[in-house]
Amino acid sequence: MKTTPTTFQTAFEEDVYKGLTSFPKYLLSKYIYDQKGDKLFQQIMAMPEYYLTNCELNILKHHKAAIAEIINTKGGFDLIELGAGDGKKTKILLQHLVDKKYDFNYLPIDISQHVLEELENSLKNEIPEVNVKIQQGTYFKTLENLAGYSNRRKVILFLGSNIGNLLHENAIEFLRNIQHAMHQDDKLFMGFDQKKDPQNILDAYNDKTGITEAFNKNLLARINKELDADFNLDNFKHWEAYDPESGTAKSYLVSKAHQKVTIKKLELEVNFDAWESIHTEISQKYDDAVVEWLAKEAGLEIETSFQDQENWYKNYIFRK
Ligand code: AVJ
Repeated sequence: MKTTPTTFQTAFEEDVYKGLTSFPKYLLSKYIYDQKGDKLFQQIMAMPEYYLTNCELNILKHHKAAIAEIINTKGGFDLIELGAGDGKKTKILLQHLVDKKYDFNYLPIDISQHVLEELENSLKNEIPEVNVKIQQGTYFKTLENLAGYSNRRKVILFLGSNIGNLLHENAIEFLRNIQHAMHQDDKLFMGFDQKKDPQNILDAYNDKTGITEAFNKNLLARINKELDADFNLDNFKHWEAYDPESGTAKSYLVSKAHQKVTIKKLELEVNFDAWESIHTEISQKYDDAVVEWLAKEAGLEIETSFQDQENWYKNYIFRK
């Protein structure tokens, strides 16, 4: 039995150990995304309840011309996307930039080479005019490199309200890192899911078909698979809570009974009381005041913003 964490082979091992020996228990949402998790997230984006994707798609369709005019510049620009995924939303903007014959390179950054190659291939078929240079790596290392090597104007894209997984202090640090990599006339284009009727938010993170439940429980499935553990997924309940005051949606896995779980690779036994929780994810919702505050703390300024008809979702353009 491991009493103190000694040596861990991976950050995953260490983070799982820390989270499940803490009180209250937690797991980090970034570990949801293995191959199965990626697939489940694709399914989430296609659900009618998960309004975020469609809202952002509509904003891009509606405002692509105005957006393109703001980000375009004499001498061309590099369009750098953090975590591009399948690029479904970005392609709306790329097609418009191509139609208008704007001079730009598209540089999607992702940790997964596989995701990048798929994106590159689909672009070759769908919009072959785009000059794409895929960048495998972590966001900030790659951004730093690009800041050093290219003297073209940079436009950084971060879509999907992915920032919502971060507590405000971490979001500020994230924005500051981007700000450091930006030069005077560079732009940052980002999506922020907005505060709205709490019921719509709860529905988006607790669909009746159980896709989000499977997505959340994929953390346990992954620990079972990679760390040789014996979580019984049926013994946990997916639970979503939304606090309209803070705008924070929180996901949990709640133990339905007193139970013991063994994680062999960590030489760890984890005890759960009945109805004890594991906090797994936050999905922050925003309003203008909060986005302005985050931007100010990070040394950024809001240049303009675009919203959908209901104001459920908003894309902001920031400058230094
Ligand atoms: C990918 C972080 C934007 O929080 O809305 C979807 C992930 N979690 N359903 C979000 C997620 C549950 C998603 N982000």
